Amino acid sequence: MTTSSKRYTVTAALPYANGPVHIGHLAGAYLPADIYARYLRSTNQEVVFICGTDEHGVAITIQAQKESTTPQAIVDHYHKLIHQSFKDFNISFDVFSRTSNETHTKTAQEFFLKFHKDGKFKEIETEQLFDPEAKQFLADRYIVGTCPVCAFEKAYGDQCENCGTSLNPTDLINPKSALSGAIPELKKTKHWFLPLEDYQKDLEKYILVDHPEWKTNVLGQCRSWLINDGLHPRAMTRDLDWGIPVPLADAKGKVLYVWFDAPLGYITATQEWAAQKGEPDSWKKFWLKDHANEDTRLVCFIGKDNIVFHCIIFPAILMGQGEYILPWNVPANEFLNLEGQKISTSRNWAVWLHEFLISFPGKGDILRYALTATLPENKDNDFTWKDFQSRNNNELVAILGNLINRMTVLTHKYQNGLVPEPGTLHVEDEKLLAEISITAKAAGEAIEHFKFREALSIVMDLARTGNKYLADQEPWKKINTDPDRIPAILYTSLQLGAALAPLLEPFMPDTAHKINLQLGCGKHSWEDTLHNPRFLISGHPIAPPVLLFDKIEDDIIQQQIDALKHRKEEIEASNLPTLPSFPTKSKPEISFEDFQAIDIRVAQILSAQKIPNSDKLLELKIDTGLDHRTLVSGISQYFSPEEIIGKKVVVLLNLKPRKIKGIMSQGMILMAEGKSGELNFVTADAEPGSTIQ
Ligand code: B3M
Ligand code: ZN
Repeated sequence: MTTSSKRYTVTAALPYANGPVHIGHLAGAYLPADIYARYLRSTNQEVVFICGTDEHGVAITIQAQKESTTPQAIVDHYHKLIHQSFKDFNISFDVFSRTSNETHTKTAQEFFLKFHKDGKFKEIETEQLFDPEAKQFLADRYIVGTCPVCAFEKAYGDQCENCGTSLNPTDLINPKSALSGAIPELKKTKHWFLPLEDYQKDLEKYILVDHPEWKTNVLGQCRSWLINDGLHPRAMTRDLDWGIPVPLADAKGKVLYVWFDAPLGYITATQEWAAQKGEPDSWKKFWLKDHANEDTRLVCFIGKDNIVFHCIIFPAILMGQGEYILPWNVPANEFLNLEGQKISTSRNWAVWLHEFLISFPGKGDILRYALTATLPENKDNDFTWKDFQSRNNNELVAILGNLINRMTVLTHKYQNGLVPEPGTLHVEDEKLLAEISITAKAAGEAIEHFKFREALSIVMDLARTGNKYLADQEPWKKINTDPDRIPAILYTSLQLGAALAPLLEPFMPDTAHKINLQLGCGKHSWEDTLHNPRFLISGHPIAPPVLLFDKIEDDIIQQQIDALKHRKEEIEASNLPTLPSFPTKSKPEISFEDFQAIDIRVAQILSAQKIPNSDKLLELKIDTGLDHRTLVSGISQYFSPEEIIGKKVVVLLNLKPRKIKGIMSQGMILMAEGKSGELNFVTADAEPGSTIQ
């Protein structure tokens, strides 16, 4: 239990401004960080809660290429969208900044120059892959080729998105530049490396000796880096035309490595927050050793893919700079899956926050609740729509909503809607009231140990206890048998209801507010619940009963499940030529034998119909000259069924059949795809069955 006041900087990983945020992001870092920050504020700690968008690196330039626009347009667009989503879900950042801000450029360049001046970088010349046509060095992501593990043809130089294998660009078969299609060449380039091995001893002490209390998943990754692999120099600059320029005369065209600048974004965002408050120096007490004290704590909430950057590289940068405190804890979560599958932005397998609120307006708290109850705190966890429905119906409606509703209805029925004068409380009443502080203490300890699921479950148990109390006391019977007990029973219940508001506030801020409105009690803090929590005064009126939560019906949930299923089928149906595409170059050569293996023929379309629940697909029956067969074709956006019946087309006949939307597709119609993606039939004025050779 926290009693003495400490000073906390709570940070949540800066999301790349290259796409909207989804439930995996929320569950990974932002929701736990928000619960923690709200709890700390509610226990009178000094808190600054920091976030913003990460606007540099190839994550941004790749997205710009994919959307055929500029990196600047991408970051402007997604910064706004992400910020709005966080506001909509009540993530209570004190500041939400951007790493493209001037303050940030200045601070990051100052850090770099200090390292440079102090001789803490190693300048190393290496050979990197270069695109001779685009005249650019290529980041790993910009090299595309065939995966050596699964033969997927659009694997990236750092990873195959099909099988998940981590790769080096040199592992790829037939590597090509995603910019021009050219075959990359090795070319010399100079970079500024941070010799991480110089920090190995200090990092070992900092993590393994000073912080054995960190989460097991975090320590596990750190140990593996420190002990199994050992640390090696890592380049802090990149050849890229998007990012913070390296502030040296001999570094033209080079920018700071995104993982050098991004974590410093936490510092610059704090500086901006201080400046906005009109106290420009007040950031210092949160960050600088000379201004902080032993009770100043930096807590960095992240997802598991960011562990090494926050536990090894960022602390090494801070150690090298020398004036800053180090993270006190780095509570990283594992990943949240969706309906049993890894969430994927590029495959659109996600529940996007802005879309959720369109389907479920005003229900942000329900998602906060369901996600908190399934946070991937120690291992990957799964979000399912059925679980979401059951959390709402069986927990929020049946336990919490029911409790508040019952006490309100009964008070209006038996006490004219006024908080009663309790008279003498019985032992069971005192016992229930005592549960409030016991709950606050236990749930608070769980939050302080980053066990948010447990904390929420402890608070919900208090609501369960409240329901049991009412069921045991049966005021609806006692009104006839023992009417003198009614005031004490309702008084006790109402105090419990009022105390639930501050205890739920870190998890469900809107709901806490609604309870306060319903019971007419002012806002109280978590700290208040630890000491004699009787927030309602006898004689005080409470509002007429309204329901806190509504049941979510099966058909609403089924719509979400169907929408996902539909998306999955679309993913499977399209060949998914993911970004980036090759605009100009021809494919590698093949032998005549390879060509002869292909059976291409003229066929005639006999019938065509739309496939239900699909925007793209048509089911076609064709006459191949050999047989009549069915195939599924993704041309529905370009052609109506009526206009293509009777058309003679060219079909690849011996493509392995595959099931699409439950239909076995036996072959593929060949289409000519124009520059802007428009489709044209390849036609041939010949009998069905004529071969093309
Ligand atoms: N932008 C990675 C990510 O969004 C990165 C985090 C930066 S935190 C300083 O997952
Ligand atoms: Zn692969």
